[in-house]
Amino acid sequence: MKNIDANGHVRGESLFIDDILTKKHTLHAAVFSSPVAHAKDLTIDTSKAAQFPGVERIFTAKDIPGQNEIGGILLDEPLLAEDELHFQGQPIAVVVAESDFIARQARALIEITYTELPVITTAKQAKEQGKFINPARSFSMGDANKAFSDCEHVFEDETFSNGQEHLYLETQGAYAEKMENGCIKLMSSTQGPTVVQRIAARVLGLSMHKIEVDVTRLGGGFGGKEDQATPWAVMAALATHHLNVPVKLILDRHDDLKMTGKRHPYESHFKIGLDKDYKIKALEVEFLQNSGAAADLSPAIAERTLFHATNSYFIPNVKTIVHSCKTNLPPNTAFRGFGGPQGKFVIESAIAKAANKLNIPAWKIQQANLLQENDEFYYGQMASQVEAKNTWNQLNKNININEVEEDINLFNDNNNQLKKGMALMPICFGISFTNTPMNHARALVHIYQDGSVGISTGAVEMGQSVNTKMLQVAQQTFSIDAELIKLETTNTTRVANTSPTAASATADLNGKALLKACHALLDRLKHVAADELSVGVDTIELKDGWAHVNNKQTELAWKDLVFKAFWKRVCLTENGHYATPKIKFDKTKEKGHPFAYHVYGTALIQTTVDCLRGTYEVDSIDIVHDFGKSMNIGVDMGQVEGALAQGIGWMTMEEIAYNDDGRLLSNTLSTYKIPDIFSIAKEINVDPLETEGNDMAIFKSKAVGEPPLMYGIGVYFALANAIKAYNPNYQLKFHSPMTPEKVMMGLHEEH
Ligand code: MTE
Ligand code: LUZ
Ligand code: MOS
Repeated sequence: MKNIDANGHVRGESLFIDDILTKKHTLHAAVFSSPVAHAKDLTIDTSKAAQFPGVERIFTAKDIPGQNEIGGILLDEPLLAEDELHFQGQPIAVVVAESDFIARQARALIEITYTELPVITTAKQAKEQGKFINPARSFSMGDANKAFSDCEHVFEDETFSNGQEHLYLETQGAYAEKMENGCIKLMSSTQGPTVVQRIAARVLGLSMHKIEVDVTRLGGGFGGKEDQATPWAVMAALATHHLNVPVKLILDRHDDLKMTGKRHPYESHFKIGLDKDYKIKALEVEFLQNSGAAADLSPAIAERTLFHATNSYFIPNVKTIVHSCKTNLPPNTAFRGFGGPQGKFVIESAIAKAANKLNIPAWKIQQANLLQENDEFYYGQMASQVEAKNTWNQLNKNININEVEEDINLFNDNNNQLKKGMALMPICFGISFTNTPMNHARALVHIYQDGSVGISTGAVEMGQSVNTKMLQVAQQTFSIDAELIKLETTNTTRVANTSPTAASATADLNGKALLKACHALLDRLKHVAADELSVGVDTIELKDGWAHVNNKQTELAWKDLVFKAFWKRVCLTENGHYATPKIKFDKTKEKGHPFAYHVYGTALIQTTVDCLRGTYEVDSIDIVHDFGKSMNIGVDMGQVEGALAQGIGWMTMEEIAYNDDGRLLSNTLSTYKIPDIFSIAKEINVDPLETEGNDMAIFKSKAVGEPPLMYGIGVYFALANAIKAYNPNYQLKFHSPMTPEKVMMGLHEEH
C-alpha cells in the first residue's frame, strides 16, 4: 500500500500548522530570547515594545499563572527566564501582535539588563568544573580492569562526535484557541501530544482535562519535536489564556535554529583490549555528553548510549560510564537514534584504532566479535533471534568483501590522485522505550453504521508513514476496502496518556493496540453474521468485504452486516490497549530485559577521495537489513534511505559550530549544509534479510525508523581508510564529521 498522504503531499493539500485557516481576531506571537549564554540579575523592560503600533501584549515569566517549569525528566527548565539566563536563544518574553511581522519588529525594542557570567560550551569544560545535569550512570559486566591485564593488545584514545540539527522542513509551531469554560485547544506540531497537554496544564495551573491537543501531521520531527515542540505550544496557550483570542506562534528558521537543541555532541575516552585472535576481551568507555543548559531528555539519551556502547558485538568484560554535562548551549535533545549513534561511534572508533595499530582491516575484528544466539548483552538481556552474522554473511554473499577489498587495493596501487576506502558497519538497535513504563499505547476504533471506519491512535504521523501502517492493520483485520478507513488526527481527547511518537516503536505499540480493538469488533461482527446466516460462529470469516461460511462467500456484505449489528444494538466502538510484555529493567543493578527485540543489519560502504581537492564521494552502500517480515516494503525502504542520508550527513558534512560565547555560528542554511542528492551514495542497495520476523513486532514487521541511521557511521571510517591509502603517516583520528577540510589535513599531515 502506498503512503496514504502521497496524493495530498504532491498536490500541496496536506495540512500543517501554518496551513490551518486562522479564525478572525487571531493574534501572532514572536519570542524574544537571550542574547547571552550565561548571566544573572536579569531585568526586563517591555514598555517601548508594548507601545509599538499593533502590539497587543507582551508576556514574561510574571504572567504565568501556574508553574514556570517545562522540564519532563527533571524540573530544571523555565518556560520564560526569570532571574538567570543559561543559553543564547533562551526564551525571555512573548510578544503578541496583530501580525507576525509586527511581533518581530516590536521584540527588537525590548530592553534587558544582566550581569554576565562565564560560559561553558564543551562537555569537558563542564566536567572539569563539576557541572552535571544529574549523577553519572554506569553499566558493567565481568571485570574489565582485570581483563585488560590478560589482553595481548590494549589501545586507548579519545573521540568526538558533533551535534546535528534536525532541520525538519516544518519549523516549530502551534495554534491555540480558547474554548468555553476556560478550556484551551492546541494544534501543535509535536511528537508528544500528551507532553504538550501535561506541560501546558502545569504552566497554566489547569487540570489536563481542560487542555486538548490535536496533531494532524508533522513536516518532520526526527526527535526534535519529542520534547521541544512543547514550549511554543505552551506560549501560545499562555497568550490565549490571557487574551481570549486565538494565538499562532511559528518560529522562523533562524529562531528555530537558534532556540532549539540538537543531537548531543559527545567527547569520549575508550580503552579496548583484544586477545591474539582479535577477540575483544575488554572495553571501557567514559562518555561525556554535552547536555546543554537543562536536562530535557538528556538522561534518557545518556542511558541509550550505554545500552548501545557494544553495538552488535559480544564483549565479556565491559565497563561504561556516562556523564550528562551541563553547558551553556540550548538543551540538546532527542535525534533519530537517541544516543545510540554516539555510543556506536565510539566502539567503531576503538575497533578502527586497534585495526590500524595491528595493521589489519577493521572488518576482521568486527567479524570475529559479532553477537551470537544466547550471548548476554552487558545490561543483562540475553540475545535471541540474533541476525548479526546472518546479515553479515548475506552481505558477503551479495558482494564479496574480500573481492571488494582486493579491487580497492588494486585501484589504489594504480591511482595517485584518487584513493578508495571501504568499511563495514554492522548495527544492532534495541526496540522499546528504555524507560519501561512508557511502553504502552491505545487505539480507538469506530465502525460507523454505513460500514466506514474511523481510527484514532496515539501515533503521530511525521512522514514515517505510521498512519499508512495503522490503516493496513485495520484493513487486513477487517478485510475491507482501504477507502472505507480513515485515520483521524492524533487527539488527546480521543486517545489519552500517550507516549510520544518515538523510539521507532510507534507502529508496534499503537499497531498492537489497534489490532486488539479491531479483533474485538471483528468478533462481535462474526457473531452477528453467524446469527444472520444461522451457522456456527466458528465457520464465519469476513473476507474481501463479504461474510464467508466455511470459506464460501455468502450474500452478506460488510456494509449490510455492520448495519444489522447497529440495528441489533451491538457496540461498534472499541478501545484497544497494548503494553509490551516481558520487558523490565532494574536501575539499582543496571540489569534487565529492556528491549522487546533488537534490529540488526550490516552495510558495506565504498568511498573515493580526491586527494588533490580533499573532496570525496560515497560510491556505494550495500546493506542487508533485518526488517523482520516487512508489512510495507516501500515505506520501510524509504525509512532506510532517509535514515542513511541523515547518518551520512552527521558523519561527513553537518557541522554545528558555537563560538566560545555560546553563539551558534552555523545559524543559517548557508553555513549548515545537509546532504543533498549529490552527497549521498551514488548507489544504494538494500537487501531485506529473509527471516521469520518477530512476534513482538506488529505483523512481525520490525521497527525501522532509527536503526539505519547508524549505517552512516561506516562512511567516516571508509573515508579514513581512503586517506590512509594516500598518506601512510595519517594518524587515524576520531573526530567527526569528516569534512573535506579534515580530509585535506589528513592527506597532508606528517608524523
Ligand atoms: N521519517 C520521517 N519521514 N520523518 C521523521 O520525522 N522520524 C524518525 C523516524 N523516521 C522521522 C522519520 C524518528 S526519530 C523516529 S523515532 C521514528 O521515525 C518514529 O516513528 P515510528 O516509531 O513510527 O518509526
Ligand atoms: N525516547 C524516549 C526515545 O523517551 N526513550 C527512548 O528510549 C527513546 N529511544 C529512541 C528514541 N526516542
Ligand atoms: Mo525519535 S529520536 O525517537 O523521535
